[in-house]
Amino acid sequence: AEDGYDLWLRYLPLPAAQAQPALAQLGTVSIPRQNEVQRAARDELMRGLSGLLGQAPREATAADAALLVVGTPASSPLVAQLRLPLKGLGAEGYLIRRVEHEGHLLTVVAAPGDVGTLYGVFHLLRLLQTGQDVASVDVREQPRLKLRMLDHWDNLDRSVERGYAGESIWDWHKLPGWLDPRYTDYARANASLGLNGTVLNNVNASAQSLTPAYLEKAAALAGVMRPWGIRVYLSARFSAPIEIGGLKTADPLDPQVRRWWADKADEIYRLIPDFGGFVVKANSEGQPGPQDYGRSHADGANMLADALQPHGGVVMWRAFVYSHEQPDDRAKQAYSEFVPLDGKFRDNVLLQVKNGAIDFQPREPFHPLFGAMPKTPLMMEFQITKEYLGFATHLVYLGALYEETLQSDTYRPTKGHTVAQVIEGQGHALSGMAGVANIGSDRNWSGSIFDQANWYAFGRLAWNPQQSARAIAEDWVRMTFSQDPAFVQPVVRMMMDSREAVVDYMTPLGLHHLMGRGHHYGPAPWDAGSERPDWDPVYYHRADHLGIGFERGSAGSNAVAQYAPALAKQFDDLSRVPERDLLWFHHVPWDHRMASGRTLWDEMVWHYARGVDEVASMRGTWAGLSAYVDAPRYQQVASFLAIQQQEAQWWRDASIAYWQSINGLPLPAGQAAPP
Ligand code: GCW
Repeated sequence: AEDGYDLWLRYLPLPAAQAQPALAQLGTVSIPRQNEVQRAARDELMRGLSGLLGQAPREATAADAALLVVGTPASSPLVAQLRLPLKGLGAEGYLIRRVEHEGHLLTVVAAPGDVGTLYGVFHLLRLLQTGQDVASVDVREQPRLKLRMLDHWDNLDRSVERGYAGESIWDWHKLPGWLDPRYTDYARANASLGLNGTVLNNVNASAQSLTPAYLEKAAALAGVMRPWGIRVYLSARFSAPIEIGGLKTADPLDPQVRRWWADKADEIYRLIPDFGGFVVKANSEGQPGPQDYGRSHADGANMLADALQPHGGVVMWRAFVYSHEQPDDRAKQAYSEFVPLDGKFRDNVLLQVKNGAIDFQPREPFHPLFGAMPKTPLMMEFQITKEYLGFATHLVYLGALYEETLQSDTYRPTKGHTVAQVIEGQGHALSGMAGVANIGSDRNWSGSIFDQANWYAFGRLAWNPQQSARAIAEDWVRMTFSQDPAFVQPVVRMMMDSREAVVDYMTPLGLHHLMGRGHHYGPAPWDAGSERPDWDPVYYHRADHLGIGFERGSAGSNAVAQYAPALAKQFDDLSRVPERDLLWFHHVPWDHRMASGRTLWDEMVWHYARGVDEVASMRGTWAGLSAYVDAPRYQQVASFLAIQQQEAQWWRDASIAYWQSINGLPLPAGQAAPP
């Protein structure tokens, strides 16, 4: 437990004052175990209650002796008898409440389907873990999104693209014969958040993952995931018909190619009857795709959709496309390519769109595609792994980033329509959210303890994108560390402030993509001259002796015009564009006057300094909390914060020195020169 392996599912004994009434209320349970989903729920409930209450609950032999009753109308005669309002909860929803039955009070976790009871069990355990009073519990929940996915950028050799937590947890070599128990713990953790899908392999996909040998391995993993309500998906390489099918082409309109994919789908479903479908990265960063044959993204997606459709599978087609042969503005390309295709995709296709138009930066305005394709279900793609945010050593709580995007107003079709509402479906049958996983085979799963919070927050928001990042952080802190308010409050505050800190010390005021080329770690705003100009930081900041920033207003690339008219106007207007996005949208003179009264240059320096100060204060906060945390976890966090502080200074000093080499401006009065 002290190595972080148990994540937020520690189930340590509750304080007696909480455990005793809980034991009196929940100490005898009735829960079915006729099938594997029911057994998963039952085992988790027993494990959780045993830990939290300090003793194993009794299992009622006759259901009417039970205090806690879990089940569906089909699995539990008592639940059926109670006539609960389960209508409308769907296959994954549940309710938890106290009901009177034959003169005594029962606690009931009931759902229309078995997976709902599993989620209900995790919810009940969470209430206990976070110190809530369950005496008058009354919960009614169902997910607001259908597909709640982790995308693993895991390669078949167990390397993980943009992974900072060790090698892949999928031990392909030993599959299908050996099922590492860790797979079950992975599934439990995901199910505890309501995640219901996992894409096993990298979107930069190897066609090998679709060969019979690898499909058998995937089928074995699907068998581990199934009891936990999780379906397995694969990234499909568009040129697989050539590479493993012996065809001369992968043209999506070629009948042989179409036949090949249909046969491949049949083969997959014979092995994995509940296979979820494909994720596809096509015609992006050198990956093959339909455009290689003069066909559109819709032609490509629809061909795969047709192959999966008879089996109920879906295609998640990624909108992350850009090419350096387009001289214009990389931020505009996805919108330009996809908006004309709105309405042209099959019903079982979702378009998977990154939160911003460039690439998982510390801050980006929301992607203009959200709201711009009303006839197509758009899924959110967030990155959980911190490719551009300091890998696993910088403490950055991404709940704040996710919430900021989800709560952004798209003004489409009208003011007040947020990104969260767009992805909730707009009346489409499908909806979803995908997170690029930060999981590896490190004992603590995510490379650091606080990176577990990002997995956690992503999962909770995928269930309900309207939730508050702060409330989620608080649950995580209580479940992961301690319920003591003297610990919870400062740590939640530190997490909530950590995101603005990283923006401040890396890329304040709308700057972006200034990280070292290739690895994306550390400052390199000076990088230039690579084979792809759109991978060079200088392409993004465009600093010269007069000013800095990428002009995306009407005087420049006019990317602002991809937003709803009201928003486009606001972003285009130097006096109304939010300052936090200033240099994203505009090239601005160094002496531009900011709201604070400072010049842009002085304001930039102020932000760099504030970012470093914030990390220093996070370090100070943590230093005062050692009494609440076991030594191994305390120490690792403390050491990582020290690294982060050093590197925040590195970012500040390197950035300021570089900007000075261009603008020749002195540091504002009172600001110490970098060493
Ligand atoms: O963020 C960038 C990464 C690539 C990644 C790509 C993508 C999987 O640097 O490593 O490739 O995005 O999202 O496809």
